[in-house]
Amino acid sequence: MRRMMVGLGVLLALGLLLAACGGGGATGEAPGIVIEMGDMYYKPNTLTAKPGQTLQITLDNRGSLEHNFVLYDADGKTVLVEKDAIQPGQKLNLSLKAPDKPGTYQYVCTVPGHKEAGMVGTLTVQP
Ligand SMILES: [Cu+2]
Repeated sequence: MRRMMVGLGVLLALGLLLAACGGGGATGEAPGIVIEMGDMYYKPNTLTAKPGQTLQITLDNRGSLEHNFVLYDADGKTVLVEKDAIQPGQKLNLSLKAPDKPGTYQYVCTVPGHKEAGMVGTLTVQP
């Protein structure tokens, strides 16, 4: 019995060590960002990136309606990225390359009425 307890203790210590190492993560790897989409919001509704940086984004529709994700250029009209028709419960991965020019860019849901109801977010590009 005593021997077993010692063994368990060693296993526990090893487990803690592994957990501590794993927490550090690989250096230089861009972490994934999850954007939750609901009725009618994006969470988070602010993103930041360096010019030209690629963000790995998962769009996660937790709402009860279809949503989409459209990123506009600084002019507010030109579409840079468009992911259409993400159904409730659906997740979609997206590699988003940030614009090269520093500034603020808007992402919105273009389903009629959604933007007006609050489905708007801002991508800030800064060096
Ligand atoms: Cu929407």
